[in-house]
Amino acid sequence: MGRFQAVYDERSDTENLLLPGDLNDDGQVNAADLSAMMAALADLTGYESAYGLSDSELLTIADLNGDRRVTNADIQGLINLLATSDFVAAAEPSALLLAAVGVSGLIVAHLRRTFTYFLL
Ligand SMILES: [Ca+2]
Ligand SMILES: [Ca+2]
Repeated sequence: MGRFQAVYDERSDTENLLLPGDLNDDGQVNAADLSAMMAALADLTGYESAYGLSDSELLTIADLNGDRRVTNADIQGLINLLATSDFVAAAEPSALLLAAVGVSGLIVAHLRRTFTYFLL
C-alpha cells in the first residue's frame, strides 16, 4: 500500500482509496474505466508500473469477478459493475457501450501519454 499511496498522492489529493473498477484511477467508476481496463489487459505489467500498483492492489481494482486473476472476463465484471452504478441508471447499457467504444481511442491516447510520463 505504501508505494501506491506515495505515487497516488503526487497525482491527486482528492481520492486515496483503491476503488474496485476504477481502472483509470480518477476516483469514479464509469465508462472511461472500460477503456482503461482494455488498455490494462493489453499490458498488465505496464499498467501496474504506470499506476504504481502491486499485484494485490491490481486485483483489488481490476479483479471484478473475484477469481483472483485479471483477465478479459473482468471486462464483463466491470460492465456488470457499471450496470449497477448511478452512472448507468440514466442510460441504457447498449448506449453506455457505444459511448465507451466511441471515446476509447481518445482515452487510449491519453493513457499512452500518461504511461509515458510515469515511465520516464
Ligand atoms: Ca475511473
Ligand atoms: Ca478476475
